[in-house]
Amino acid sequence: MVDHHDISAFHQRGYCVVPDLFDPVEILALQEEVSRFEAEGLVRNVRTQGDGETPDQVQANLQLIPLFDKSDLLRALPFDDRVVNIVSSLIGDPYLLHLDQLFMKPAHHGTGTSWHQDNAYFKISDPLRGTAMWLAIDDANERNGTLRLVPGSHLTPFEHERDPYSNHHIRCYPPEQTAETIEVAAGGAAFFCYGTAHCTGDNHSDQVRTGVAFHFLHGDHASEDLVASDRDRRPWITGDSARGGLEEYGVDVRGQFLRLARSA
Ligand SMILES: O=C(O)CCC(=O)C(=O)O
Repeated sequence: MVDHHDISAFHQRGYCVVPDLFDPVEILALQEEVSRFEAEGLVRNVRTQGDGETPDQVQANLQLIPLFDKSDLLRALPFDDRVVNIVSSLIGDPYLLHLDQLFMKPAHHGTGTSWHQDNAYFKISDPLRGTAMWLAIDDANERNGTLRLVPGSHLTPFEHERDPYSNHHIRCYPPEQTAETIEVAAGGAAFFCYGTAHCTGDNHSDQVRTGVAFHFLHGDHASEDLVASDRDRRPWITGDSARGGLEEYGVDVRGQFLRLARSA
């Protein structure tokens, strides 16, 4: 699913984009899961009024972390062969699933996530050995605040400070004038390494815009101090220890994504 141009873009620019990774039936199943999360009140507004604490009553940057314990479909997604092959090609084996989360921007008052490098949180010594897979659940475009990335920024670790408009994020100030806007139709995904500076914008459209992000980490950098307090299960996806999540989830989820998506 990725060719040598994609792999070289990932190494040199810090990211590559894979359109149509999932088909319309699969995307519909994912959209239904997202609607269920919303209906069950699981998503939380992390947007604050500028002091990093007081919840914003108008603008909304909705998040849900983690996902594996809320949806069998999303739990199985990072084990799907298409994803596994791409991530193996980009960061090498063995690797594990580090994090999973959802970002939802409601119509009109959805807001973006400020510029940051994931490696400002994780600080692995080679930022190309970890990657995010940001999957568009809805068509993501400039108007609804899609992802923006700064090519080549993985080579420069920027200073980060607390983002006053979020209750937990940090932010940096990369050279925005060189940023690229990544428009990706539902079912497509951007893969960007832990060093790539990225942000998302406000949603000015009249439709919700949701993306889910999975983070994958090469075994050489998967130290125990990188275990997030809200995501303490890190199943190996490839390598000798890979069991399809059997130890972490009590069930081997390999091959389940297709079955669950088709039967939704
Ligand atoms: O989708 C978003 O709004 C934010 C994505 C993001 O910042 C991330 O994946 O780290």
